[in-house]
Amino acid sequence: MNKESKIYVAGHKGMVGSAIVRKLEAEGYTNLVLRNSKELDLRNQQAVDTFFATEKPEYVFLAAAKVGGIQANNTYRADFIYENLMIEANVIHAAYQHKVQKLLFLGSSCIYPKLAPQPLKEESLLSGYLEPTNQPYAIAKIAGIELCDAYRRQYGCDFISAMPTNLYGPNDNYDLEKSHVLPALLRKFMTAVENGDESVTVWGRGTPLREFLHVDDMAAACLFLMQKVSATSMPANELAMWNVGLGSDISIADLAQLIGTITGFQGTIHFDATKPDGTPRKLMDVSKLKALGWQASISLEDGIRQVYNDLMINRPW
Ligand code: GFB
Repeated sequence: MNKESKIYVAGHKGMVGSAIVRKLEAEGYTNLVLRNSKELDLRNQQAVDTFFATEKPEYVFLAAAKVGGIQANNTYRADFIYENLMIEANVIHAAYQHKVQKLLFLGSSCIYPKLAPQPLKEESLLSGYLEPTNQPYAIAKIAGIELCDAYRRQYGCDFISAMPTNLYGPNDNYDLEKSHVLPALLRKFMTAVENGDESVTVWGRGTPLREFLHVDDMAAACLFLMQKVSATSMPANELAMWNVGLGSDISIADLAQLIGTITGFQGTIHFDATKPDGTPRKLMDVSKLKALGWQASISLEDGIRQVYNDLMINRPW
């Protein structure tokens, strides 16, 4: 990939896609092709094919997806599987048909079995039952990994996958029902401080462990993989897939404490055990990526402070 290469970032309005665009622009890539969902509905095969035939991108970052937190995944189960399957199938097939040189597909740590050994290694894929709250989304993301692998093995396409842990950062979703835990807690604690509320309610028991990666680190890892690895030079039986994470996790209760401290909250934290906990732990084993020479650089506390400072200036809710 050189600075003039034509690069399509699918999902550039989302948290991950926008971070990839920021990173590409900062690195001097000048030929980006971008379409928002109104301009190009990635669920529409004909529209996707026409777009690829017209624009002929050389490189594709497939960051477009329907995403959400535990409750959104559990509630909109049909939308999560249908929309993600359609987006992946259409984009990956069009990338093959229109001879894209390289494609990077973004998955999720929820593709691993609920009770897989921790930290989660790439080889745990398809070794057990999934976490029920996000099974439809996880199956769609597993299908995306398999699409990349199948087009690589049948047609020699250089299609690779990256599996991010839970992400946060600029352009996150702060809807209290649909968002992930970190943005939800930032909003809840900031609102409580402003209103002088004495308590904040955190879903579940607070015991689940999660790993959180700043999306700028994720974008850096995506560029690194795009430049560094080639699926076509790997043995056919080796999956061209890399976990991307911070390498350490934190309980939801401790995350709430940390966000409480950062926001200056002095009241009490209540846990609502009627809400689902989800998978007990989801820590990525990042040694495969580390062996190539990449590791995360933004600590959780620094990352949250950065997001908090941005929210003090501009609040999306
Ligand atoms: O981030 P989250 O929604 O998703 O929830 P998952 C993580 C944990 O935080 C769960 C708890 O144990 C939640 O019960 N939690 C506490 C809260 N308070 C809140 C709150 O106010 N909002 C939310 N959302 N959670 C998602 C998957 O799983 O992670 C997706 O459903 C995807 O498929 C994504 O993989 C990265 O980590 O449980």
